Amino acid sequence: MRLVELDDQIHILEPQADAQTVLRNIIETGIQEDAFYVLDVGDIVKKHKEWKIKMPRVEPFYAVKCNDSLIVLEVLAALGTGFDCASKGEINKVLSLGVDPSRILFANPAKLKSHIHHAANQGVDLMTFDNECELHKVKNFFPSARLILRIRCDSTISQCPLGMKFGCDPLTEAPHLLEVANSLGLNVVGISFHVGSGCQDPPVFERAITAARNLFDIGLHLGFNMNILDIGGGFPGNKGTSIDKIAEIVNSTLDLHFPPSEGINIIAEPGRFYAASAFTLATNIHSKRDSVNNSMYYINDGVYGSFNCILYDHAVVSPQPFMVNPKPVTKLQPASVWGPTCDGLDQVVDNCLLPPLDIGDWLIFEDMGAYTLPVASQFNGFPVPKVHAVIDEALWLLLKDRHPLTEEHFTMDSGPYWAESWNQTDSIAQIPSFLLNDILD
Ligand code: ORX
Repeated sequence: MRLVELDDQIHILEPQADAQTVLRNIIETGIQEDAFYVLDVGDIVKKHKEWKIKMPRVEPFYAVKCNDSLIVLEVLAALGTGFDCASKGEINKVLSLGVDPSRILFANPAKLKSHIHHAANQGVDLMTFDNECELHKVKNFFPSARLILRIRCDSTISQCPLGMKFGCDPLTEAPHLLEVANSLGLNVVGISFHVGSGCQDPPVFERAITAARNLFDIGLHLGFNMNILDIGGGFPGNKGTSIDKIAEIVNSTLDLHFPPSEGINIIAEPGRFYAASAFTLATNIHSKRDSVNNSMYYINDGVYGSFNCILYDHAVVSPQPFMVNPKPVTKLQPASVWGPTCDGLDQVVDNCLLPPLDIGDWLIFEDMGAYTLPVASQFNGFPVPKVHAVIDEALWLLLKDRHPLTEEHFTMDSGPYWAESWNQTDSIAQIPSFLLNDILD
């Protein structure tokens, strides 16, 4: 049996396989112990297609902070998206892929002066601001930058509100800031907003785009060449969610206030839309404590690792059991799931129903691509899970020569999951039905 090695290449899938088959097969080698991700590159491509179809006028600038895994960035660069970077580090990461600086938006309204200086040196000249101090900073360090004024317009419900920290008031502050920018001789080119991450209030986009239109007119009146509207992020990305309603409202409001004839560039900063559903995490149950009618399962990833999203992203995660030696499930019982560190805070699921599970069984978590990996630490010495990326053959043919992807990014070696001891017929009988759903449909 080969040793399981999760590497940095994208593995081309065998004809009948998909991301879930691979996940299952890695587990069934019987030698994988560490938690690991399967990254379904096809899911990212599918999202991009969906975006293009549903909001054809809006050019996505992927929010790198959401998941800065190299493969994600390379695939998106190959697909032709722009990038929203929050810092010098993110700018460097995107530039290192060979992405042109014109495809980068420095979308942090509160920037370090050295980072502004760096952006200037690198030719990244598009950036956001929302206050007067920032204007003076830009005046000093990058006076020719193209500036986008970020206004505040909050979703009534969102997973992570942002308005308390960023965005000026569109009525009381924004006109004044445009005047200050004008008096400083700066170059304002557009308006942006972020309604809140994980927006559950699609009509907020109508309110925000309408507010942006008013400020466009004020900017034009002041003599600015207003040519960019940036509708920010907030688009959901988990399996089973939809951007249909948001897209419908965005499209109709754009047609009303920013008709195509005006030639304004419409951009957005989606993060979780692209990244969330592409990553599935497999965690191993390494310990458990049973009491009457309740089990505590300890897995090898927790809130200091991937599940930081529970604390920082207000994520609610749901475990799906994968039994190594399946027995017929006759009952579900109350359970809690805990991370591997010695901290009592390190709880992944407070209360759920699971079949009785053994040490060595696995818990699978879907939709783990957004705001997980870039934040994860090795607290208590537990490694951050590695990522096993897969792509099907047709997509590989499509992407393999698209810059920055090259043949070297891919491997035909199907990797660890065709271990010699694997017996397909046996294992299919063991698979919970959720793993048989075709997620690429
Ligand atoms: O920084 C953060 O924690 C997260 N910021 C989201 C964000 C996005 C796009 N542009 C800017 C942002 O701040 C300027 C992406 O948003 P989304 O993923 O919703 O499309 C928000 C909170 C995450 N914990």
